[in-house]
Amino acid sequence: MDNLEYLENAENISAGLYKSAYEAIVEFDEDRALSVLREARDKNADLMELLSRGYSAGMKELGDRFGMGEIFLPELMMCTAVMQKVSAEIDRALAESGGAASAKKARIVLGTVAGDVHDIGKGIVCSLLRSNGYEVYDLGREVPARAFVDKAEEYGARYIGSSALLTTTMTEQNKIEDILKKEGLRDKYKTLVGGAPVTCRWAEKIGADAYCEDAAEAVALLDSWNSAK
Ligand code: B1M
Repeated sequence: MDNLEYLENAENISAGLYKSAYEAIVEFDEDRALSVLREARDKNADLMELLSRGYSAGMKELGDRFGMGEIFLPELMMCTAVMQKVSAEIDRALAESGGAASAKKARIVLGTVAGDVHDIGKGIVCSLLRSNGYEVYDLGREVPARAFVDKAEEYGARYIGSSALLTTTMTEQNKIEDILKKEGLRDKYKTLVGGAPVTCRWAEKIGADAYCEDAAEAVALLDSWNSAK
């Protein structure tokens, strides 16, 4: 097999896996979702790519259908249950890959903001940061702005990360910035914000240091901050 053939073959395998992962989520099929993951591991496929181009794409599709009134909350809960199983497995796989045990680069507190229960994406960011050598304090979900700052102080973290999935809860990220400014702590921390409705513009508007679109970007960003310190 020449190089091009090899690449095409690899791409076909990945495309097939992404499609199966997507369908497993859209069909709330836990067995299929987990068997795709096993197959991906056997084929040494990139699990983060599988997550974003397969499983998460399925979640987004269901979110859109929910937004259009084609499906309802119970269906969203069903796909959440499948996605949580998949995330836990990927979490384990990332930890096994060895990164989690290596020397810690820096500490970060991370959570989903107050009033917001969406924690799947935040969990993925936590896992990938951990597997890339960061000491992550996962504050959970529905975390008040005050707690982000208090816990960062308590744990001696250098970074504060907040996730918001609702347009109505994004403003909580602003509150974190306000507390930091009011208490003279703004220069002590670097803040990053993420979540589906969050944008670069929003980060700039509230004075956060950065916006990250996904977990891989969060790792790259922290690595760049860390190497510049
Ligand atoms: Co909700 N929900 N939901 N929901 N839900 C959305 C967000 C929505 C867009 C669906 C829709 O209407 N189309 C909509 C929000 C509309 C809006 O505000 N504009 C919505 C709504 C309305 C609601 C309720 C209000 C519904 C209701 O009760 N009537 C309710 C709110 C409850 C609350 O929070 N108070 C609700 C409830 C739920 C469930 C409980 C059923 C469930 C959440 C379960 C859970 O998380 N434990 C749920 C789900 C599953 C979704 C969708 C379908 C999927 C979210 C998800 O997990 N995506 C979502 C639709 C959508 O997002 N398109 C939707 C997969 C995940 C991997 O992606 O979270 O984006 P994501 O994370 C990514 C990146 O964003 C980024 O990296 C992650 C990995 O790559 N990222 C960061 C995230 N955080 C980051 C932080 C960083 C860096 C990167 O640094 C700090």
